Amino acid sequence: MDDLNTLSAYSSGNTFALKPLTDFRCDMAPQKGIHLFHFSHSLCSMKVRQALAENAVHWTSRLVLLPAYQQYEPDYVRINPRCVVPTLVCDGKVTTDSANILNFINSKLSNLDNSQKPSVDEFEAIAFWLDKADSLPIEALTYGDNRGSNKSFLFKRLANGGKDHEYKANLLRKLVKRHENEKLLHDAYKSKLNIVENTLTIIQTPTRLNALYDTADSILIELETQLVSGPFNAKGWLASNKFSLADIAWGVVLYRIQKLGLESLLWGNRTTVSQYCEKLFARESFKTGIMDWSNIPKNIVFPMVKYKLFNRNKLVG
Ligand SMILES: N[C@@H](CCC(=O)N[C@@H](CS)C(=O)NCC(=O)O)C(=O)O
Repeated sequence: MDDLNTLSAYSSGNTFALKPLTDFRCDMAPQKGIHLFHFSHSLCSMKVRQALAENAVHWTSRLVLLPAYQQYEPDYVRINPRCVVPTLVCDGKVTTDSANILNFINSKLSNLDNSQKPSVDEFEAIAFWLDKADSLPIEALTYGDNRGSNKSFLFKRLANGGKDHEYKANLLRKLVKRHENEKLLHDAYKSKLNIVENTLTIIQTPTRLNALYDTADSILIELETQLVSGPFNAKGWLASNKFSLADIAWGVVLYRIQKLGLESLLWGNRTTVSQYCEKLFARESFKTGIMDWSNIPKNIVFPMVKYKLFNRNKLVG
């Protein structure tokens, strides 16, 4: 059964979101080269940028400004009908869903030789932990409330009782109507509206939000147990002796939880999780994929000013 109460709408256990696309031909997408449609501070974009860095893949950046709702612009939705970032395009073929993109990069685009990668019999464990990180209801925790201490300024502003989701839902209702004659857009906006409305209800219902914290807490206990008993304990990583996709997914999730000020609530006394964080955040690809994109004026404020000057009322007009 779909469980948006305790899991992310996009986790593999849910059918809320449209199915991910894999290497899917799309005439609207750039036809030459590797392009990543992404947003500097989006968690799923961070994962993909780190995976591209890890695998020494050269790519072209295509910014999608989430604060300007560019993820709902028809030209983008024709490429990614989920109305979210990230989207990877290789020579006109589209792959969506961050976990799916990570696997695609690993199997199709990687410039590493096999000796640098985890072994084939570790794939199942890696997929398990990748899925676990993906199932954490990070969106609701981000927008839900401000119980985290020392929350960063950006995230304090996002948790505003669901105002952003109310705005999105209204915008999506208009877009569903406006594009009723183009099936792809109509279905995409309708599906996204359903997700946004469900998330909004959760954000505005304290008992449901409490249930999310409980889910996050039990997932972090599982993480701690695996770190203590698995390869990390022998100087390796979460699911293998080698760094894997699971470590990428957990690195950005734990980093976000820290930024939300929820560290003390979720793993305050668990020292192994803290040691794991230290190791993850010191990785060179973490710098390239996450820290190098963290400058807010450069990656959000200036692009937004430019967008507002040249594209005013593009979506809502
Ligand atoms: N894991 C899913 C979810 C992606 C997702 O939720 N992306 C967020 C940013 S991390 C987004 O684009 N949010 C914009 C929105 O929902 O309007 C995927 O990669 O398709």
